[in-house]
Amino acid sequence: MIIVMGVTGTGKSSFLKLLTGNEAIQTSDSECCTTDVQGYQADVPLNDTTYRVTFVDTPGFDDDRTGRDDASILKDVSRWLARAYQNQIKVVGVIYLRRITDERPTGAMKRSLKILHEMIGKDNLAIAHMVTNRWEQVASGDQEKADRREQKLLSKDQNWYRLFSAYGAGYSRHDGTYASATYIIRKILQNSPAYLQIQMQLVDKKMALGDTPAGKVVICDLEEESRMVRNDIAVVEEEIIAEPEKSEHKEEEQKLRERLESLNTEKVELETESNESFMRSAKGIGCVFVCGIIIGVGVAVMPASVAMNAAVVVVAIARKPSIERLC
Ligand SMILES: Nc1nc2c(ncn2[C@@H]2O[C@H](COP(=O)(O)OP(=O)(O)OP(=O)(O)O)[C@@H](O)[C@H]2O)c(=O)[nH]1
Ligand SMILES: [Mg+2]
Repeated sequence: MIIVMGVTGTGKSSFLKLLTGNEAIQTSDSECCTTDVQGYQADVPLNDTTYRVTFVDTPGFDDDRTGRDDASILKDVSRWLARAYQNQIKVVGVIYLRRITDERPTGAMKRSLKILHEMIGKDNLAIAHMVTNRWEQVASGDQEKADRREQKLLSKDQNWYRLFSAYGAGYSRHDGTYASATYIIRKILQNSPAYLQIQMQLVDKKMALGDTPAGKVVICDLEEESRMVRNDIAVVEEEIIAEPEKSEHKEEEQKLRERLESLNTEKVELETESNESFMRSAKGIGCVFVCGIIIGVGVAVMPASVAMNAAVVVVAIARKPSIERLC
């Protein structure tokens, strides 16, 4: 299994559409496009063997809050990963997609790297792989600038190095072609498939998502933002006292209070989300979802010795679980 993550609009779904040839995959530059975690399969030839890889597309992290919030992305990806773990599907790669045309890292990029680092866990960070895309959009006069940006991205004082490269993670350029995409996947398929830290924490240790290190990163950000919103509310309250006739202060206060409430809801959801709670709530409606994964596993083990899923996470499967037991 290969999991693809990154901020919204970087081209995760486009990358998978190119790889899998699946025209049903939705892409868009006008709004946050992917709303649910989705798995797609593709056959990838490597050393005279064709590997069936499951690629996992994920909703993008977002600064503008027009799409999914970090907490709900983490929740959905975690559910998917917990399911994969229960089906003994390993992850062979986690792709972090980054546009080379983005001049500097945004808050969402920094947050997503920290979350990814904690999801994977220190022992397996070598399966992470940053891919920069949009090289074909770099004008010839800007090539040197883009090269410098790439060097900076990979340099030792940057988050990518500190959190991933220092532990053996890979890096590739993607030029937008099918050949480039499959070359990257073939590189990733050389990794040793592994389970992610968060999978074991949720399933074996039965931790609540909010207690996992990845969940704590998100909770920490939520608390920080809540503090800032409370400060803003205090300022607006003073403005209301000073200018009670101005309705815009009250409207602003209302918006801030709604934001505070939604931050609190996100936090509570993370604190109460666990694999067990999800399994309980999914009983009765989870059959289609779980069976979808089982079909993938079944196909993956069929070809010969190895089966894989590609996307941002690549996984090899050891055993075909029984549908009856899981449903
Ligand atoms: N030039 C160029 N455009 C790209 C590339 N990849 C994606 N795009 C465009 O970027 C826009 C966003 O692509 P998506 O694949 O939907 O991005 P995403 O990361 O899946 O976005 P979310 O689902 O919102 O997280 C689309 O208009 C794509 O056509 C690329 O490699 N080169
Ligand atoms: Mg998408």
